[in-house]
Amino acid sequence: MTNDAAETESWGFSTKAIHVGQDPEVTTGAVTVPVFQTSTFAQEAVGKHSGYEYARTGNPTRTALQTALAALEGAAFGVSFASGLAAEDAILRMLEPGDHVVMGNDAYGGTFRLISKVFGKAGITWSAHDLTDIASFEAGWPEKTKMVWVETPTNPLLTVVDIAAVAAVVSKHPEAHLVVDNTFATPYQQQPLSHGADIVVHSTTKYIGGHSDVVGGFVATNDADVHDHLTFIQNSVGAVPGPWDCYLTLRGVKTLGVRMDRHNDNAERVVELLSSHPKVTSVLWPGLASHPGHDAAMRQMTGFGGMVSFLCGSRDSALRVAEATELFTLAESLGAVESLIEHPGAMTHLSAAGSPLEVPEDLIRLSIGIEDASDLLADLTQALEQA
Ligand code: P1T
Repeated sequence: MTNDAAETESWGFSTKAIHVGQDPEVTTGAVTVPVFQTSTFAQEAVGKHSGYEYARTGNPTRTALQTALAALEGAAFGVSFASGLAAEDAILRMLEPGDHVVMGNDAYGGTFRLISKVFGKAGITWSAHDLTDIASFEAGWPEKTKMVWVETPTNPLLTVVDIAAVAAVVSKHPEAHLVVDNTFATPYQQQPLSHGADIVVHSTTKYIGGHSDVVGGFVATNDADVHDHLTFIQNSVGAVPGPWDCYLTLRGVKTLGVRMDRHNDNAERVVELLSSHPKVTSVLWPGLASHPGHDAAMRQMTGFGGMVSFLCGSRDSALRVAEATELFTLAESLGAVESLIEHPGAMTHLSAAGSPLEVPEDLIRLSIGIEDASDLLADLTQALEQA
Protein backbone atom coordinates (compact mmCIF):
# COMPACT_ATOMS: atom_id res chain seq x y z
CA MET A 1 0.00 0.00 0.00
CA THR A 2 1.36 3.41 -0.92
CA ASN A 3 -0.61 6.53 -0.19
CA ASP A 4 -0.58 9.09 -2.96
CA ALA A 5 -0.53 12.79 -2.18
CA ALA A 6 -4.01 13.51 -3.56
CA GLU A 7 -5.56 10.85 -1.34
CA THR A 8 -3.79 11.97 1.84
CA GLU A 9 -4.74 15.62 1.29
CA SER A 10 -8.38 14.86 1.93
CA TRP A 11 -7.75 12.90 5.14
CA GLY A 12 -8.64 14.18 8.58
CA PHE A 13 -5.99 15.24 11.08
CA SER A 14 -5.56 11.98 12.96
CA THR A 15 -5.61 9.86 9.80
CA LYS A 16 -2.76 12.01 8.49
CA ALA A 17 -0.95 11.79 11.84
CA ILE A 18 -1.04 8.00 11.72
CA HIS A 19 -0.47 7.37 8.01
CA VAL A 20 1.22 10.19 6.07
CA GLY A 21 4.85 9.31 5.38
CA GLN A 22 4.30 6.05 7.24
CA ASP A 23 3.51 3.41 4.62
CA PRO A 24 4.51 -0.13 5.62
CA GLU A 25 8.23 -0.63 5.11
CA VAL A 26 8.89 -2.05 1.64
CA THR A 27 11.33 -4.91 2.31
CA THR A 28 9.63 -6.50 5.35
CA GLY A 29 6.15 -5.00 5.53
CA ALA A 30 6.83 -3.62 9.03
CA VAL A 31 3.76 -1.58 9.87
CA THR A 32 5.68 0.84 12.06
CA VAL A 33 8.39 3.00 10.52
CA PRO A 34 11.65 1.33 11.64
CA VAL A 35 14.43 3.04 13.54
CA PHE A 36 17.06 3.24 10.82
CA GLN A 37 19.97 3.17 13.27
CA THR A 38 22.76 3.71 10.78
CA SER A 39 25.17 6.51 10.08
CA THR A 40 25.70 5.69 6.41
CA PHE A 41 24.10 3.89 3.45
CA ALA A 42 25.73 1.53 0.95
CA GLN A 43 25.96 2.78 -2.63
CA GLU A 44 25.56 0.48 -5.64
CA ALA A 45 28.00 2.53 -7.69
CA VAL A 46 29.54 5.93 -7.10
CA GLY A 47 26.63 8.34 -6.72
CA LYS A 48 24.07 5.56 -7.33
CA HIS A 49 22.10 5.07 -4.14
CA SER A 50 18.65 4.76 -2.61
CA GLY A 51 18.32 8.50 -1.99
CA TYR A 52 20.19 8.22 1.29
CA GLU A 53 23.97 8.67 1.52
CA TYR A 54 24.86 9.78 5.04
CA ALA A 55 22.60 10.09 8.06
CA ARG A 56 23.27 13.76 8.84
CA THR A 57 22.01 14.57 5.35
CA GLY A 58 19.04 12.22 5.48
CA ASN A 59 17.62 9.22 7.31
CA PRO A 60 14.36 7.39 6.45
CA THR A 61 13.00 7.62 10.01
CA ARG A 62 13.56 11.37 9.88
CA THR A 63 11.95 11.59 6.44
CA ALA A 64 8.82 9.89 7.80
CA LEU A 65 8.62 12.36 10.68
CA GLN A 66 9.20 15.38 8.45
CA THR A 67 6.58 14.21 5.95
CA ALA A 68 3.96 13.55 8.61
CA LEU A 69 4.50 16.83 10.46
CA ALA A 70 4.49 18.87 7.23
CA ALA A 71 1.11 17.33 6.35
CA LEU A 72 -0.27 18.24 9.77
CA GLU A 73 0.75 21.88 9.31
CA GLY A 74 -0.67 21.91 5.77
CA ALA A 75 2.86 22.64 4.54
CA ALA A 76 4.69 21.65 1.38
CA PHE A 77 7.95 21.25 3.29
CA GLY A 78 9.08 20.15 6.74
CA VAL A 79 12.52 19.97 8.30
CA SER A 80 13.38 18.41 11.66
CA PHE A 81 16.08 19.45 14.10
CA ALA A 82 17.67 18.20 17.30
CA SER A 83 15.70 20.64 19.49
CA GLY A 84 13.24 23.50 19.24
CA LEU A 85 16.08 25.96 19.69
CA ALA A 86 18.13 24.26 16.95
CA ALA A 87 15.09 24.73 14.66
CA GLU A 88 14.88 28.40 15.66
CA ASP A 89 18.62 28.80 15.12
CA ALA A 90 18.27 27.43 11.58
CA ILE A 91 15.52 29.95 10.80
CA LEU A 92 17.42 32.89 12.32
CA ARG A 93 20.46 32.03 10.18
CA MET A 94 18.51 33.51 7.26
CA LEU A 95 19.41 36.92 8.73
CA GLU A 96 22.53 38.97 8.01
CA PRO A 97 24.42 41.43 10.23
CA GLY A 98 22.41 44.64 10.52
CA ASP A 99 19.05 42.91 10.10
CA HIS A 100 16.36 43.38 12.73
CA VAL A 101 13.97 40.93 14.40
CA VAL A 102 10.69 42.09 15.89
CA MET A 103 9.45 39.78 18.60
CA GLY A 104 6.48 39.76 20.93
CA ASN A 105 6.87 41.04 24.49
CA ASP A 106 6.23 37.56 25.86
CA ALA A 107 8.03 34.46 24.60
CA TYR A 108 9.96 31.43 25.77
CA GLY A 109 13.05 32.65 27.66
CA GLY A 110 15.36 30.47 25.58
CA THR A 111 14.08 32.04 22.35
CA PHE A 112 14.74 35.48 23.79
CA ARG A 113 18.24 34.37 24.86
CA LEU A 114 18.97 32.96 21.39
CA ILE A 115 17.86 36.11 19.57
CA SER A 116 19.34 38.64 21.98
CA LYS A 117 22.54 36.94 23.16
CA VAL A 118 23.59 34.61 20.34
CA PHE A 119 22.33 36.45 17.25
CA GLY A 120 22.91 39.79 19.01
CA LYS A 121 26.62 38.98 18.95
CA ALA A 122 26.39 38.28 15.22
CA GLY A 123 25.09 41.81 14.57
CA ILE A 124 21.35 41.09 14.53
CA THR A 125 19.26 43.68 16.39
CA TRP A 126 15.90 42.99 18.03
CA SER A 127 13.00 44.80 19.65
CA ALA A 128 10.03 43.57 21.66
CA HIS A 129 6.53 44.82 20.82
CA ASP A 130 3.02 44.24 22.04
CA LEU A 131 1.88 42.33 18.97
CA THR A 132 -1.74 42.46 20.11
CA ASP A 133 -1.64 46.20 19.37
CA ILE A 134 -1.56 45.98 15.60
CA ALA A 135 -1.78 49.74 14.98
CA SER A 136 1.31 50.52 17.09
CA PHE A 137 3.15 47.49 15.70
CA GLU A 138 2.51 48.77 12.17
CA ALA A 139 3.32 52.39 12.98
CA GLY A 140 6.51 51.46 14.84
CA TRP A 141 7.90 49.07 12.17
CA PRO A 142 11.67 49.26 12.75
CA GLU A 143 13.88 49.87 9.75
CA LYS A 144 15.72 46.78 8.49
CA THR A 145 13.14 44.39 9.98
CA LYS A 146 13.60 41.07 8.19
CA MET A 147 11.75 38.82 10.58
CA VAL A 148 8.71 39.07 12.83
CA TRP A 149 8.71 36.35 15.49
CA VAL A 150 5.33 35.48 16.98
CA GLU A 151 4.45 32.98 19.67
CA THR A 152 0.75 32.38 20.07
CA PRO A 153 -0.42 31.55 22.64
CA THR A 154 2.70 32.91 24.30
CA ASN A 155 4.86 31.18 26.85
CA PRO A 156 4.09 31.72 29.73
CA LEU A 157 1.43 34.47 29.72
CA LEU A 158 -0.88 32.80 27.18
CA THR A 159 -1.30 36.00 25.18
CA VAL A 160 -3.05 35.39 21.86
CA VAL A 161 -1.62 37.19 18.84
CA ASP A 162 -3.92 37.54 15.82
CA ILE A 163 -1.78 35.81 13.16
CA ALA A 164 -3.79 37.08 10.18
CA ALA A 165 -3.63 40.68 11.45
CA VAL A 166 0.15 40.50 11.95
CA ALA A 167 0.52 38.78 8.55
CA ALA A 168 -1.38 41.64 6.89
CA VAL A 169 1.22 44.09 8.21
CA VAL A 170 4.23 41.89 7.42
CA SER A 171 3.01 41.30 3.86
CA LYS A 172 3.45 45.04 3.19
CA HIS A 173 7.18 44.43 3.69
CA PRO A 174 8.11 41.73 1.16
CA GLU A 175 11.67 41.55 2.52
CA ALA A 176 10.36 40.31 5.91
CA HIS A 177 9.27 36.83 6.98
CA LEU A 178 6.62 36.05 9.56
CA VAL A 179 7.59 33.18 11.85
CA VAL A 180 5.01 31.63 14.19
CA ASP A 181 6.00 29.36 17.06
CA ASN A 182 3.07 26.95 17.19
CA THR A 183 4.36 24.85 20.08
CA PHE A 184 1.56 25.70 22.54
CA ALA A 185 -1.36 25.39 20.13
CA THR A 186 -0.07 22.43 18.06
CA PRO A 187 -1.18 21.89 14.43
CA TYR A 188 -4.22 20.06 15.79
CA GLN A 189 -5.76 23.34 16.83
CA GLN A 190 -3.92 26.03 14.87
CA GLN A 191 -2.31 26.06 11.46
CA PRO A 192 -0.44 29.37 11.10
CA LEU A 193 0.42 28.98 7.39
CA SER A 194 -3.29 29.14 6.60
CA HIS A 195 -3.45 32.51 8.41
CA GLY A 196 -0.55 34.02 6.45
CA ALA A 197 2.58 32.93 8.33
CA ASP A 198 5.64 32.17 6.18
CA ILE A 199 7.34 29.79 8.59
CA VAL A 200 6.05 27.66 11.49
CA VAL A 201 8.37 26.41 14.19
CA HIS A 202 7.83 23.83 16.93
CA SER A 203 9.54 22.46 19.93
CA THR A 204 8.45 18.88 19.26
CA THR A 205 9.75 18.16 22.76
CA LYS A 206 6.31 19.33 23.89
CA TYR A 207 2.83 18.26 22.70
CA ILE A 208 3.99 16.70 19.44
CA GLY A 209 6.28 14.20 21.21
CA GLY A 210 3.92 14.29 24.14
CA HIS A 211 5.63 11.92 26.59
CA SER A 212 8.57 13.86 28.09
CA ASP A 213 11.02 11.38 26.59
CA VAL A 214 12.54 13.21 23.63
CA VAL A 215 13.87 16.65 22.68
CA GLY A 216 13.29 17.89 19.13
CA GLY A 217 12.35 20.73 16.82
CA PHE A 218 10.56 21.15 13.51
CA VAL A 219 10.02 23.84 10.87
CA ALA A 220 7.23 23.92 8.27
CA THR A 221 6.97 26.23 5.27
CA ASN A 222 5.46 26.53 1.81
CA ASP A 223 8.36 28.69 0.61
CA ALA A 224 10.84 26.68 -1.49
CA ASP A 225 13.67 29.18 -0.86
CA VAL A 226 13.16 28.94 2.90
CA HIS A 227 13.08 25.16 2.60
CA ASP A 228 16.37 25.18 0.65
CA HIS A 229 17.94 27.35 3.34
CA LEU A 230 16.71 25.04 6.11
CA THR A 231 17.94 21.83 4.50
CA PHE A 232 21.27 23.51 3.76
CA ILE A 233 21.61 24.49 7.44
CA GLN A 234 20.33 21.10 8.62
CA ASN A 235 23.13 19.40 6.68
CA SER A 236 25.83 22.06 7.08
CA VAL A 237 25.43 22.63 10.81
CA GLY A 238 24.20 19.14 11.63
CA ALA A 239 21.84 19.75 14.57
CA VAL A 240 19.79 16.75 13.44
CA PRO A 241 17.57 14.48 15.52
CA GLY A 242 18.80 10.90 15.76
CA PRO A 243 16.65 8.05 14.41
CA TRP A 244 15.43 7.02 17.87
CA ASP A 245 14.34 10.58 18.58
CA CYS A 246 12.48 10.67 15.26
CA TYR A 247 10.84 7.34 16.03
CA LEU A 248 9.71 8.43 19.49
CA THR A 249 8.41 11.73 18.17
CA LEU A 250 6.52 9.98 15.37
CA ARG A 251 4.99 7.60 17.89
CA GLY A 252 3.78 10.63 19.84
CA VAL A 253 2.39 12.29 16.71
CA LYS A 254 -0.04 9.43 16.13
CA THR A 255 -2.02 10.26 19.30
CA LEU A 256 -1.70 14.05 19.16
CA GLY A 257 -5.38 14.60 18.36
CA VAL A 258 -6.79 12.44 21.14
CA ARG A 259 -4.29 13.76 23.63
CA MET A 260 -5.12 17.38 22.81
CA ASP A 261 -8.84 16.78 23.29
CA ARG A 262 -8.13 15.47 26.78
CA HIS A 263 -5.62 18.26 27.57
CA ASN A 264 -8.27 20.80 26.60
CA ASP A 265 -11.00 19.18 28.72
CA ASN A 266 -8.74 18.86 31.76
CA ALA A 267 -7.53 22.45 31.38
CA GLU A 268 -11.12 23.67 31.33
CA ARG A 269 -11.80 21.88 34.65
CA VAL A 270 -8.63 23.32 36.22
CA VAL A 271 -9.51 26.81 35.02
CA GLU A 272 -12.95 26.51 36.63
CA LEU A 273 -11.31 25.63 39.94
CA LEU A 274 -8.70 28.40 39.78
CA SER A 275 -11.17 31.06 38.64
CA SER A 276 -13.20 30.76 41.82
CA HIS A 277 -10.28 30.20 44.22
CA PRO A 278 -9.74 32.94 46.83
CA LYS A 279 -5.91 32.64 46.70
CA VAL A 280 -5.79 33.10 42.91
CA THR A 281 -5.78 36.72 41.72
CA SER A 282 -5.85 36.08 37.96
CA VAL A 283 -6.18 33.11 35.60
CA LEU A 284 -4.66 33.23 32.10
CA TRP A 285 -6.22 30.86 29.56
CA PRO A 286 -7.47 31.80 26.06
CA GLY A 287 -10.66 29.77 26.57
CA LEU A 288 -11.96 32.24 29.16
CA ALA A 289 -14.46 34.66 27.63
CA SER A 290 -12.79 37.39 29.70
CA HIS A 291 -9.34 36.69 28.18
CA PRO A 292 -8.32 39.68 26.00
CA GLY A 293 -7.35 37.31 23.18
CA HIS A 294 -10.45 35.13 23.37
CA ASP A 295 -11.99 36.45 20.13
CA ALA A 296 -8.74 36.02 18.20
CA ALA A 297 -8.40 32.53 19.69
CA MET A 298 -11.93 31.70 18.51
CA ARG A 299 -10.96 32.78 14.99
CA GLN A 300 -7.66 30.95 14.67
CA MET A 301 -7.79 28.05 17.12
CA THR A 302 -10.07 25.04 17.34
CA GLY A 303 -9.23 24.35 20.99
CA PHE A 304 -7.65 26.42 23.75
CA GLY A 305 -4.93 24.05 24.86
CA GLY A 306 -3.60 22.51 28.03
CA MET A 307 -1.41 25.38 29.24
CA VAL A 308 -2.83 27.42 32.12
CA SER A 309 -1.03 30.19 34.00
CA PHE A 310 -2.18 32.04 37.10
CA LEU A 311 -1.10 34.72 39.55
CA CYS A 312 -1.27 34.19 43.26
CA GLY A 313 -0.32 37.44 44.96
CA SER A 314 3.37 37.12 45.80
CA ARG A 315 6.56 35.34 44.79
CA ASP A 316 6.60 33.46 48.10
CA SER A 317 3.05 32.17 47.63
CA ALA A 318 3.88 31.09 44.09
CA LEU A 319 7.00 29.23 45.20
CA ARG A 320 5.10 27.54 48.04
CA VAL A 321 2.33 26.32 45.71
CA ALA A 322 4.83 25.14 43.09
CA GLU A 323 6.60 23.08 45.75
CA ALA A 324 3.44 21.71 47.38
CA THR A 325 1.87 19.71 44.57
CA GLU A 326 2.16 15.96 44.70
CA LEU A 327 0.72 14.85 41.37
CA PHE A 328 1.86 17.86 39.34
CA THR A 329 5.64 17.45 39.01
CA LEU A 330 7.77 20.53 39.59
CA ALA A 331 9.69 20.65 36.32
CA GLU A 332 10.48 22.72 33.23
CA SER A 333 8.96 21.71 29.88
CA LEU A 334 5.33 21.11 29.02
CA GLY A 335 2.90 19.35 26.73
CA ALA A 336 3.26 15.77 27.91
CA VAL A 337 0.82 13.24 29.31
CA GLU A 338 1.80 14.03 32.90
CA SER A 339 0.95 17.34 34.56
CA LEU A 340 3.77 19.75 35.36
CA ILE A 341 4.01 22.90 37.47
CA GLU A 342 6.71 25.54 37.42
CA HIS A 343 7.64 29.07 38.47
CA PRO A 344 8.62 30.80 35.19
CA GLY A 345 10.40 33.73 36.89
CA ALA A 346 12.89 31.41 38.58
CA MET A 347 12.92 28.61 36.01
CA THR A 348 12.03 28.74 32.29
CA HIS A 349 12.13 32.54 32.00
CA LEU A 350 15.05 33.40 34.25
CA SER A 351 17.01 34.48 31.16
CA ALA A 352 14.38 37.18 30.48
CA ALA A 353 14.85 38.84 33.92
CA GLY A 354 15.43 42.58 33.57
CA SER A 355 14.30 42.56 29.91
CA PRO A 356 11.00 43.66 28.32
CA LEU A 357 10.04 39.98 28.47
CA GLU A 358 10.36 39.66 32.25
CA VAL A 359 7.44 37.73 33.77
CA PRO A 360 5.48 38.51 36.97
CA GLU A 361 7.09 37.07 40.09
CA ASP A 362 3.81 35.63 41.41
CA LEU A 363 3.18 33.68 38.19
CA ILE A 364 2.72 29.91 38.14
CA ARG A 365 2.53 27.93 34.91
CA LEU A 366 0.72 24.62 34.66
CA SER A 367 0.99 22.09 31.90
CA ILE A 368 -2.21 20.13 32.33
CA GLY A 369 -1.71 16.47 31.53
CA ILE A 370 -4.18 13.78 30.61
CA GLU A 371 -4.63 12.21 34.05
CA ASP A 372 -8.10 12.06 35.61
CA ALA A 373 -9.29 15.62 36.14
CA SER A 374 -10.61 14.87 39.64
CA ASP A 375 -7.11 13.92 40.82
CA LEU A 376 -5.60 17.06 39.32
CA LEU A 377 -8.21 19.23 41.01
CA ALA A 378 -7.64 17.56 44.38
CA ASP A 379 -3.87 18.08 44.11
CA LEU A 380 -4.18 21.75 43.19
CA THR A 381 -6.72 22.32 45.96
CA GLN A 382 -4.34 20.96 48.60
CA ALA A 383 -1.34 22.83 47.14
CA LEU A 384 -3.22 26.16 47.06
CA GLU A 385 -3.75 25.87 50.81
CA GLN A 386 -0.02 26.72 51.05
CA ALA A 387 -0.40 29.94 49.04
O1 P1T B 1 13.48 22.98 24.49
P1 P1T B 1 13.48 23.02 22.98
O2 P1T B 1 12.98 21.79 22.34
O3 P1T B 1 14.80 23.47 22.43
O4 P1T B 1 12.39 24.13 22.54
C1 P1T B 1 12.51 25.48 22.82
C2 P1T B 1 11.15 26.12 22.88
C3 P1T B 1 10.67 26.81 21.78
N1 P1T B 1 9.45 27.38 21.78
C4 P1T B 1 8.66 27.31 22.84
C5 P1T B 1 7.32 27.98 22.81
C6 P1T B 1 9.07 26.63 23.99
O5 P1T B 1 8.22 26.57 25.03
C7 P1T B 1 10.34 26.02 24.01
C8 P1T B 1 10.85 25.28 25.22
N2 P1T B 1 10.17 25.57 26.40
C9 P1T B 1 10.44 25.02 27.62
C10 P1T B 1 11.42 24.13 27.83
C11 P1T B 1 9.56 25.46 28.72
O6 P1T B 1 9.51 24.82 29.78
O7 P1T B 1 8.87 26.48 28.53
